[in-house]
Amino acid sequence: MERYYQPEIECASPEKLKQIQNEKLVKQVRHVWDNVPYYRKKMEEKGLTPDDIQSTDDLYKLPFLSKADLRDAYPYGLLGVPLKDCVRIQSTSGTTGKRVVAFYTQHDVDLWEECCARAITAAGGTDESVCQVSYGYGLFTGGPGLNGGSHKVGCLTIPTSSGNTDRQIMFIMDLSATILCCTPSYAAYLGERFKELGYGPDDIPLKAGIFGAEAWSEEMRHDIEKTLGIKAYDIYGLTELSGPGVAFECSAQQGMHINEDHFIAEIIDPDTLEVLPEGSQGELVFTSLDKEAFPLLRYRTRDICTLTREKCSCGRTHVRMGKPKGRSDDMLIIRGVNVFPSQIETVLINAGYAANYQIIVDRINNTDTLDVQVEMTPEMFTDNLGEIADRQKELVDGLRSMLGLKAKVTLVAPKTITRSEGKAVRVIDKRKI
Ligand code: DLL
Repeated sequence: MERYYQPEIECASPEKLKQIQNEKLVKQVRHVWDNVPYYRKKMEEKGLTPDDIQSTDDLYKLPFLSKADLRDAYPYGLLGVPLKDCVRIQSTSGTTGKRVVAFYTQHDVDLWEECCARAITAAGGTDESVCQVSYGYGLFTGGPGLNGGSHKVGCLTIPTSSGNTDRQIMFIMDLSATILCCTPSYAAYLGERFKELGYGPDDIPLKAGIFGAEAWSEEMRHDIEKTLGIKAYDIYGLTELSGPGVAFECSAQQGMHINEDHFIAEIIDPDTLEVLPEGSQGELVFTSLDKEAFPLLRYRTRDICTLTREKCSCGRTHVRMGKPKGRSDDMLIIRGVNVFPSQIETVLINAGYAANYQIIVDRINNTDTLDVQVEMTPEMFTDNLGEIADRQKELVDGLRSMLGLKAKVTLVAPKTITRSEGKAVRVIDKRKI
């Protein structure tokens, strides 16, 4: 039976949701106009005042915010309340230099934790669950967000944070943890270690995993589910908007429900900035609806995905986002071809490899090179050079048909590619352009 944390909101009728969004949007725009001079100036430049925004139908009029704005306004320029009302910051390293620092009032923390509680409940969590939170704690939002959500649901929470893999396994086994929260790459690594220690899926007490913070393929999901004997749920979020729980998967595993009572989602064409119709692939843009300390209107995430309003079998009515294919700034352009690391991962996992690989891109004699290093699994490990060459060729062919590009594939021995306890670093781009 499907469980909900806040059924009246999660399953609200589309009309009710629209009404909630309209009311909150008008207030949020007024809040930003009154308290965030940085954004007010952007609105003034477009000749807008809060009166121009009467409902979500007017959203398109508002200017976008990007990571560059966050950098310009760093650290306090987008703050919507006096500092004395803020109780927390969280931060990410950011891909290009300056950190993103997001601020929270107590109200913001509560709403964020409620979103995480919805995700945990959708994954089957109750006050009887034992929930191990193996996302990093500290400035990263993964640990604190899921920790707060787990408390709200009433689970017994094990705040292991990331790392110290054998200790993670000890707690899972000794305390009979039923829910595991961590990045998918760390879940895969835990699975590998369980196997080495002689535990099969039936020995492991876990029932569900809540994995996110990085792109992962369906193939990787199946692998993790098989090894740990669980159902693996995706969870999405970003520091700028709160953290994990902006969207989460339900039992249908057909996309993540965006918490639309707190965030409005749009898909835009990243080049023309035009809003695209439902079902189109493009860049995800979010407008927060009730954030106090760090309200963001039309924030460009750089994440590429699609949205669907098709009815979901779980009963929730909130719009669903597909798995992000990767960030538009993760996308590699190799010899003019757009390549997402997730496409490479799909080829590798379909051919029986685990997600232990590294992508090395370089430019030699003015030509881009793509080198994929993949670990053999212990079962396929061999020193028979003929067999290795055949396996490499099979992957080169698979990559060519997926990407339309010739890659070099190097098979390496098991355990030679560094494991990640948080977000995996898959790509090394050595090109100096
Ligand atoms: O990664 C928040 C989070 C923590 C989400 C734990 C889920 C679980 P940031 O470090 O600010 O926040 O990174 C945000 O990570 O824009 C996406 O590119 C990527 N991302 C997050 N979740 C997913 C996911 C956290 N489920 C950035 N699938 C986002 C794919 C994801 N990418």
